[in-house]
Amino acid sequence: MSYIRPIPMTDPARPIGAVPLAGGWCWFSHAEIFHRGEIARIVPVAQLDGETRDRLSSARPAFGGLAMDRPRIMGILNVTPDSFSDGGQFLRPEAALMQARKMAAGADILDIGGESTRPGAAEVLAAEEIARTAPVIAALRHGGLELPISIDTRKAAVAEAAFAAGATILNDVTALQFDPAMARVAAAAGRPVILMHSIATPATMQDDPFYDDVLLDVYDALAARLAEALAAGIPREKLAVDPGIGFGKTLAHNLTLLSRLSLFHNLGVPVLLGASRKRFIGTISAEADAAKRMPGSLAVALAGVAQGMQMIRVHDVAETRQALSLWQAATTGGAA
Ligand code: HH2
Repeated sequence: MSYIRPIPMTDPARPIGAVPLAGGWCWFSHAEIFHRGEIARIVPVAQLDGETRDRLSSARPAFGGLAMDRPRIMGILNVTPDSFSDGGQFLRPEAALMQARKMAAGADILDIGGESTRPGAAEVLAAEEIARTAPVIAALRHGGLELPISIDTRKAAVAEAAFAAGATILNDVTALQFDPAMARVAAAAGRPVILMHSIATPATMQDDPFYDDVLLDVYDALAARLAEALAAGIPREKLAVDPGIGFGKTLAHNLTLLSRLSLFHNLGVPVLLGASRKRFIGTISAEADAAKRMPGSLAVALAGVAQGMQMIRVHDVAETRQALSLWQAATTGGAA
């Protein structure tokens, strides 16, 4: 089997024959072709078969009501005592609401979670997770917030309660694998779903994760999760994928994925990148305090956008919005 990665470009000058990448702000004229165990080759786009070229270049459908022709910012709100960077800050409902309203000014989606999935985290009971998240979502909706809200959960009961309270998207870090009822609940609710790659559970995922080839293994796993979601009755236009930076991955694994993220466009659905404040940023920048990793997080977010990532999950919404606006202005010469 071959794996085809469009080589993403953002230069204002496009050579003849270049095609848009996923109908978005990047283009490509060449692709890198991988076969397991072989050295990659680079081929011009004209050498790709028509179906592959169309899949890589065609516009993605709107996701959760958001057009995917520009990068979208997902703001993170962890209503938890123990999340790795904002744990305990927004556990009180008033604090959560204030932060959500602040983020709403710059975010396209709010992602609300009631269970930390940081490495080593213990599981939270569904009832507790519901008590943390559903009232915040309901209060935001009662207050008139219209932005898409995603519920970051592995549990079907939590997703159902969040949908009833007004959440519109499911963000499952186990890609519907943790809870056997999740695929059915998501399909019945008709809500868009983000399928994130992870191995094992947060409690054990960083215990010596191993891949044959991390890029191709994560790609295959996401392709399999997509197929399962389709089989469960969730239509393709309601699905997005995420390589799951930091979930069962070493520093080297994360960097391999980040440097070749555009491979995931070949899955034909929007791709989300979540790297904000994660440990690898601290390792590379020698910053032990997660709350001080905003500059590194901005750099990684922009590197993702330069590879056509349609959604970027971040803690620092206003800062990311500013960085993105300036990146767009500087790469397009103000034309976009
Ligand atoms: N990362 C985290 C949680 N949910 N969802 C998606 N789709 N992608 C991610 O990369 C992702 C995610 C972990 O980060 P955070 O929510 O900040 O921390 P914690 O799990 O400790 O609450």
